[in-house]
Amino acid sequence: MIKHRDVPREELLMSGHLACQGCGAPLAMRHSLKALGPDTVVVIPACCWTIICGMYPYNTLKLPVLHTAFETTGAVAAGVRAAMEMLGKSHINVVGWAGDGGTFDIRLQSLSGAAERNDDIIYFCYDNEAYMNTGIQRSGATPEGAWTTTTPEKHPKEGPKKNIVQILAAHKTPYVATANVAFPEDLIAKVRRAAQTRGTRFIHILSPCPPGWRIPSELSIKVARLATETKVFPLYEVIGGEEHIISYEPKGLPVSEYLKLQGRFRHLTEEQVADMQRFVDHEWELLLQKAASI
Ligand SMILES: Cc1ncc(C[n+]2csc(CCOP(=O)(O)OP(=O)(O)O)c2C)c(N)n1
Ligand SMILES: [Mg+2]
Repeated sequence: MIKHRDVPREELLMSGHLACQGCGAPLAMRHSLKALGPDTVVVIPACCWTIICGMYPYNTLKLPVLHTAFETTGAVAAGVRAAMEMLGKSHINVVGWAGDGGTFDIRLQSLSGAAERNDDIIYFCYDNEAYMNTGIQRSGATPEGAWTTTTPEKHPKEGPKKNIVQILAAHKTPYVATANVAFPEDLIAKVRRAAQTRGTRFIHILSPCPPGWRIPSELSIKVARLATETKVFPLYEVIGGEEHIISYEPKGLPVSEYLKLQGRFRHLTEEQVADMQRFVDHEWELLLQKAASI
């Protein structure tokens, strides 16, 4: 965690971007770029950020951006890195910046390939827990029980959210971390640490989506903060696929505090909420064991 006064002032995300009110995705980018600085190239596949960035010739980032096909972020970022090496520009940060649907599902192969080759890239997944850009379809990152347009209230999402962090850790990725737009100092500290590491780095950022989560835009950060304070989305790092470090001690509020603010969980019964609490407690215990085993 860094101090608020140490947050860099330079803005690499300009005003006039095209995100919805209360969207977490521009905040995730803004804070991450404060840590990375201007010597950065960003690869963006099809996702909300394609729109947020602006239509060519406009670009809300003060950086070179390469828009690419949905499945290819890992491979394209690896190619950009190879080009930078050939040009003698190895100091440039090569960033893949992608949503959860692509990352967890359709693009997992190119990400896994990059991680297995240990390509020298930083892959960010801003996770709004569904395919939001195309109209709120469930993804492998959608939590169990959530409403989406493809998992209506009568048939909510079945099965738990895919554990992408552990999938990346299983590749022995040098640096993997979770972060949350409601904890910017923690996020910036992690991106700095990632920038100082070589090889594949993966940062998974929880990023609320007011229309998709059925929340008022002004509650966006509050809801994101509750995700961590209820242990639904713990903040931690995994070094070299093994060393687990919990970077923030959550208050341990009841999961219901997080769920009750969101229309996407409105249909859940008390029993289902209790099941969710048990699941969250179990996952937290597993994480504590991993963090203690070092
Ligand atoms: C191969 C392919 N399949 C589907 C699409 C349509 N598509 C564009 S954006 C998108 C949603 C992406 O969801 P996610 O990665 O979670 O990012 P978000 O929109 O939520 O920011 C989809 C399905 C596409 N462009 N290419
Ligand atoms: Mg998404």
